[in-house]
Amino acid sequence: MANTDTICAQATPQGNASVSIVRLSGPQALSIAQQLTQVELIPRHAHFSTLLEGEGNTTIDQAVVIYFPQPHSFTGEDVVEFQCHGNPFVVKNLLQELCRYGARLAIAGEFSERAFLNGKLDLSQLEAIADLISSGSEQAARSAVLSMQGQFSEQVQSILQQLIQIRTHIEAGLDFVEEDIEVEVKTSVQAKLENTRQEIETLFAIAQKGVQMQRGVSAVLTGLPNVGKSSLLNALSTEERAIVTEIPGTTRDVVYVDMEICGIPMRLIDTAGLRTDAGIVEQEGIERARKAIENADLVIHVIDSSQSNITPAELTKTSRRLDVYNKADLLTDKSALPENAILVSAKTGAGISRLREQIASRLQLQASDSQTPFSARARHLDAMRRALASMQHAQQQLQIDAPMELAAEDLRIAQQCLGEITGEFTPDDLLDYVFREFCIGK
Ligand SMILES: Nc1nc2c(ncn2[C@@H]2O[C@H](COP(=O)(O)OP(=O)(O)OP(=O)(O)O)[C@@H](O)[C@H]2O)c(=O)[nH]1
Ligand SMILES: [Mg+2]
Repeated sequence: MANTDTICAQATPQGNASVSIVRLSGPQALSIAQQLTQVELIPRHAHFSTLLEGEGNTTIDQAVVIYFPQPHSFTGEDVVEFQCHGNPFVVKNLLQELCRYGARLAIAGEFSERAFLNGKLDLSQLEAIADLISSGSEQAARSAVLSMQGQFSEQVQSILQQLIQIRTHIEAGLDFVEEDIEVEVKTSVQAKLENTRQEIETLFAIAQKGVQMQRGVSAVLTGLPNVGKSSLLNALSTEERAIVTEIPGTTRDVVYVDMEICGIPMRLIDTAGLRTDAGIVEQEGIERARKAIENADLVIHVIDSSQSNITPAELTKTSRRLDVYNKADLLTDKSALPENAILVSAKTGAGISRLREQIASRLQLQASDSQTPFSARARHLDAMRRALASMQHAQQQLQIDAPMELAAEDLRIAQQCLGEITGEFTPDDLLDYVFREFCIGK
């Protein structure tokens, strides 16, 4: 699809800075830039130039101007980048002038959309650039770089190739009338199908980790009043964030700290102690705690190890629960504790670093050097889930000796689902959905 409009936008953040970059992309980019600078722009050369306004009497700014001729640019079109001084008025004047010469302001994600339509990068790579920009941790940034470089796409492509091969194999088999050849084809198709299905499952697991890495994880501290939840929040985050007193029912609202665990962003949430005889404000706090528990990836159930009541409240009975015995410094007899109990003291700091490891382990966040997950998005997981369902359906069809064409059709659907990840088979509304989430200038 050819774009006839030339678009412009500020690529750097709004506000005052030493430098701001304005990007211009489209068929008129070069001629507009030449008029504005009155310089013969040489491809990929940095020109220090005066940007002239109107009839050439006023100077907008002095800037470094670089021209990237198509197709060797981010969008695949002619692109000119203006590195001007980082002042909002300079940028506004420059954009105004570019529009006066015939460009228009870009909408959100329009540069990336053009890069996609011109085949510069596939959809998941462009999403990875957006994820890289918004990465909230070092690991998240590293994983986004991997996807941007195409690690994720390559694996999707390899699975797509396998699916095409299996379909070809089935279709070739359909032409044979002899029964023994048909049986042979079926056996080999079944083996290949299982192989490919397992590959999708492995890819799914890595991508799921990648999604977690991008959006971060959440852990909520719950338990009876006064067991030391707020003290643990402060100890784990090494910030004096939550109020700690000896009065049961101190925390009434949901308090959280954003921290990092194993290089992954984690929101640690403190809640009101769970009890039934709470006053009206505390009751509201307990209701909020209930919601936080529902949504958290991990529920850290805090127990006062020096007290006899160590049964978890009804609310915290979830498989996402990690029991933590606090106030180890007050404990004299450990015999009542379960074996391998996690024993800490928020007061002295004993056991806190081990607790951090336990949290990471339960959230399956341990970094392994061999496999930094690439970044991925929920929509990729959804596409893979649908592909897996189709693969399983194909396997069932073969098992019940249904005509091979039916399995081939399931594989075609699986192929289409996976193709949505890279954008190979992507309806226009999905493209709109993906790109309009990006920011302007990207
Ligand atoms: N000795 C000892 N005291 C602790 C420890 N952790 C917390 N405390 C004390 O226990 C009391 C309650 O601590 P908080 O952190 O406010 O407990 P909480 O679970 O947040 O309580 P609510 O917000 O009321 O539900 C405070 O007096 C803390 O100083 C610990 O490990 N050892
Ligand atoms: Mg508290």
